[in-house]
Amino acid sequence: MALKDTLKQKIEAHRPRTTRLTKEFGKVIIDQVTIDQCIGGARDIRSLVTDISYLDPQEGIRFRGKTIPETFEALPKAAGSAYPTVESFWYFLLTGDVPTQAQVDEVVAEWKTRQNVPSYVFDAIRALPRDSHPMVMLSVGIMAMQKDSKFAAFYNSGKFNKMVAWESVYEDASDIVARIPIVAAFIYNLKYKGDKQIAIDPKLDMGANFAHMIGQSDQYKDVARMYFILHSDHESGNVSAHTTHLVHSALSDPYYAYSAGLNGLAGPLHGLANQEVLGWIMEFQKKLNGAEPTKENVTKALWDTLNAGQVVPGYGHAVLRKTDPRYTAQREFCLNTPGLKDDPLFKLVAMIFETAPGVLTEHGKTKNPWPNVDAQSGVIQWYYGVKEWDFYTVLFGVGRALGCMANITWDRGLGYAIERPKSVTTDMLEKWAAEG
Ligand code: FCX
Repeated sequence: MALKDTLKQKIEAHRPRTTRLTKEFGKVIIDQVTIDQCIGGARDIRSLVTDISYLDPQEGIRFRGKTIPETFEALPKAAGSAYPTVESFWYFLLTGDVPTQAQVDEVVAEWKTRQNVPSYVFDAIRALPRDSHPMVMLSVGIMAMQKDSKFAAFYNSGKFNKMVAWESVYEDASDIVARIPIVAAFIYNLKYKGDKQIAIDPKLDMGANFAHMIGQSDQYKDVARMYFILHSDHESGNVSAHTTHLVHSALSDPYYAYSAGLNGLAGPLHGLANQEVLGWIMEFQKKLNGAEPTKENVTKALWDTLNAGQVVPGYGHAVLRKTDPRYTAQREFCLNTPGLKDDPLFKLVAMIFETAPGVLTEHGKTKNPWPNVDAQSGVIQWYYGVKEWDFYTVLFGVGRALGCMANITWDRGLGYAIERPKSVTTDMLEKWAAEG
């Protein structure tokens, strides 16, 4: 059965669960809210629902109930590769089912039909100053595609119907995930390769094609597949996923919603941290002035950063309380790749991994001194020659599209309401504080 038909069955089978929960158990209390949560970024308040992924503070992410190793193990692999295609992962995220090879092939073929990015999208990006940040270019590229939104067209058709609205979200979502690597490769070539563009290879799956379009080696195909899958989803409360969900809850179409999500991803406390990590490392190497990195000078550099009132990029997390398994998966990729494990940059990142948790614990502020996904990702890109580190968040954004788009397809399928939490005033908080 085609992906959309499978999804239709899943959504229709799921709806009674959501209806029953709201109708019969709507007033059951599942959390309480404290003053520090109001002031402190709504941390940990249980107020979002998703079945696409779940983040356990100790264990890390599970996609559709599977850990990262289980996900990689279960999904059909790309031809000649140990890694699954991004398309098979998309099928899995949307439906919760591990697809057969035939179902994967169908998605790969379907994405090919969606990858024709209109020339005005490239024109809009080209019109920006060349020194614009690539995340600006990506966000503009997504917005430029909005005029062809099938969801917006359906809404404006006069035939809008909540029960089937998800179908046009699915169409937009599929267009976005199929096209975003093409737009990202265009930005890469525009900004760093003198606008020498490389045409799509229609024989390749999404990850392999991205590698091809940025002029990369065969080995990079697996890097792209792994990278996009690892960065796809991290449950619903993170800035990019939550923003996408929030904006779409107003029935803004997926283009508006994901462009907004990307703007959130571009923050240094979120997705931009991967570029910050490389910047931090380069600055550190410059200060070493040719000397070997040691535990002592790494410790000093970490303290210099903390004493300057800055965060150590790539460390800490709002939910996780142990090493991020996305970090571990990338570290294992490095350890299993001849050449990469002996790369000086990998060794330095490994030394920071040995040192930073102790320093951050002694510093005593962060609740989680362990590395997150961003601490390791740049090293791999650098090794394969993608050295333009201001591009790294774009790679994150290509992957994150998978999770955000799967989530809003389900949001519409289950008819989630416009999001509208309640705010209170400081006077009210002080009054409640005085009352104990
Ligand atoms: N270095 C220094 N201080 C840190 C720190 C770090 N890596 N991580 C947290 N802290 C500090 C916070 O700044 C805060 O200080 P304050 O009390 O003076 O405001 C204190 O520790 C408590 O913060 P904590 O509750 O542990 O963390 P938050 O949930 O507030 O913030 C992030 C989580 C991820 C934003 C934070 O750990 C951070 O800034 N890390 C560095 C940036 C980073 O790597 N971001 C990427 C995260 C993620 F993987 C992603 O979204 O991509």
